[in-house]
Amino acid sequence: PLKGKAKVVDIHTHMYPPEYVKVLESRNIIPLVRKFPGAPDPRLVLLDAEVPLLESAQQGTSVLPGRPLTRHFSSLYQKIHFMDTHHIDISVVSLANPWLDFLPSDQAFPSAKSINASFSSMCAVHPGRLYFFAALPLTAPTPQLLDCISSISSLPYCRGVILGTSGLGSGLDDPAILPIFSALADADLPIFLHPHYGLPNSVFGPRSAAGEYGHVLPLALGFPMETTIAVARMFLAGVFDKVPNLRIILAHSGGTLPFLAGRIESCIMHDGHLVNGMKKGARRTVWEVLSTQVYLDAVVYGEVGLKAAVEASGGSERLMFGTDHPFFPPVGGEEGEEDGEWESVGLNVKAVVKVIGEGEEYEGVMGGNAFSVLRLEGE
Ligand code: 5CU
Repeated sequence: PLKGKAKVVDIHTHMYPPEYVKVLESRNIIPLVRKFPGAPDPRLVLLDAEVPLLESAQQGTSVLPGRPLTRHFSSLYQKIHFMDTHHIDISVVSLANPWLDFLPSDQAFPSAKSINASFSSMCAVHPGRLYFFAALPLTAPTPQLLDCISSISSLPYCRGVILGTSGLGSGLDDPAILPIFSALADADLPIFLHPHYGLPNSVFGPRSAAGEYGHVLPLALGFPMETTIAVARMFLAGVFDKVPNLRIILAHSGGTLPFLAGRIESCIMHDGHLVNGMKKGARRTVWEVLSTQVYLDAVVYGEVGLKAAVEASGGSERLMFGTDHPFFPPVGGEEGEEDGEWESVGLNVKAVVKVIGEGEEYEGVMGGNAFSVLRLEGE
């Protein structure tokens, strides 16, 4: 971020509080944390795409699965240090994937309470610098889920919720999740929608499974496609019409939604089954939903993608800067480099400058928009 400009807000920044890491350490299926001989940091293994490598590492091969679990994932000191290094004034932190999705029903509600309390306490240590998106106990019974929404809505630093695409188990177009969406909308809690599940491993092929391509295919393509499909399903199911005050912030600039919205629209227009079941003129287009109920982060790492995001949103007012910290650290192997500036942050800032310049719109994307969308107050 450019020094001396208006306040900078990072809306896409994660943490795993220590009690969450403890749960991961106790597990032997993903998500898990495991130590490997000779590796300085334990490994955080999250994704289905990492399971083949996890299995071969158990047989002693040298390519380790997942990513190093560094102090950046859990340390509040490190979060503030990262913010200071990158001139970020305010961060809206969230639990990273896969949130509480994997917990048995009876553990989800107490865990959500404790995780959200942890985030609340962290924010209270740095008032005005930290806010958070709460985690929801999606596997808990619906009354507990509604109870959780009601209690987070009174937490002073909570500004929304982070959600994956699995919903209550059948995705975000499941009619059973509508009461949850309505409760969130009525409590003025926007959803920060983030991918985790990606695409099936078979799509990426055996060379990816063997680790030859690192994390590139699941992260660069699986994540954005997952988000795109989830939102397209919500749209087709009429979720945005059924809950017109629902507000949703899409991670990674909406996956591929800005690029594919035209194709989605065309496929609807040319689908007799869909068109014949609708009242003429009653349908809102994907474009209309994108420019009224959807916000996008600006975590897309390139000018062309960001331009599409701005245009699909009907202007830059619906875009908000993010870093995805602590993911995508520098990997040069130099001592202490993670404490310096991260290239991944620079790529996103550069894209903003190239697409909208350094004037008022820049200040909006880098912070001003988040101030109004998320009702931030600052120091
Ligand atoms: O590197 C990764 O796998 C991830 C992840 O799991 N979640 C995320 O937000 N960014 C990158």
